[in-house]
Amino acid sequence: MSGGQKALFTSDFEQLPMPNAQVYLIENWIKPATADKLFMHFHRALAWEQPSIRLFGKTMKVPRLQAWYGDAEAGYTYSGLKMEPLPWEPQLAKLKSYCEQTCSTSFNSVLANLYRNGSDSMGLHADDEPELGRHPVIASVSFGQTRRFDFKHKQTKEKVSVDLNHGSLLIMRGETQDYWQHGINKTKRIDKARLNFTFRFVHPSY
Ligand SMILES: O=C(O)CCC(=O)C(=O)O
Ligand SMILES: [Mn+2]
Repeated sequence: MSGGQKALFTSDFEQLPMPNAQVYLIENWIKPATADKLFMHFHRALAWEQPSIRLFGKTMKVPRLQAWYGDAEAGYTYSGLKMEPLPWEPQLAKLKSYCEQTCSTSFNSVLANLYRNGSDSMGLHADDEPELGRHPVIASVSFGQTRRFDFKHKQTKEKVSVDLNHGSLLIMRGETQDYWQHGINKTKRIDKARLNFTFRFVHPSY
């Protein structure tokens, strides 16, 4: 992991030019050869499943596979779904600690997402659940197929998009979740998989 030792928020980090947000993108945060190995490992080794959520009174399967890992006290509610974390898988724990070094903060859980192809997606949302606290730091690591990550400002409806490449780290912090939603749209002609890991700190009192 090439950028693991860098201190966060130096001029090395490209901040995306967005109002009411602090979003940073670090391309090649993980070297391609290491990222290739981690992609294969996580794809094979994690406990991927396709849970159901209740949305607008209907029960439906999430349009991707996911898995939730974390400290035992980091239970979490996501779209009405109570998620109990699985215990840390060793490589995932290592990735967490690199994220912690780069972001100068601690994380106690990660939502892992597997987009099997361009038909898998994640709807626009903000990571603003109360258990994440005010102004959460979210560290998002991507592997595999590049997908477009879309932001939409909650008030002005301004849109900003960024490609999340193999081995990149996207950091969202400050008031980002108060003002912006984000998501991954379906896209045609993509048949390769992408893995994404969003590390968070869940306040255990919830
Ligand atoms: O796949 C991504 O890049 C987005 C994941 C995300 O927003 C989430 O897990 O909350
Ligand atoms: Mn999110």
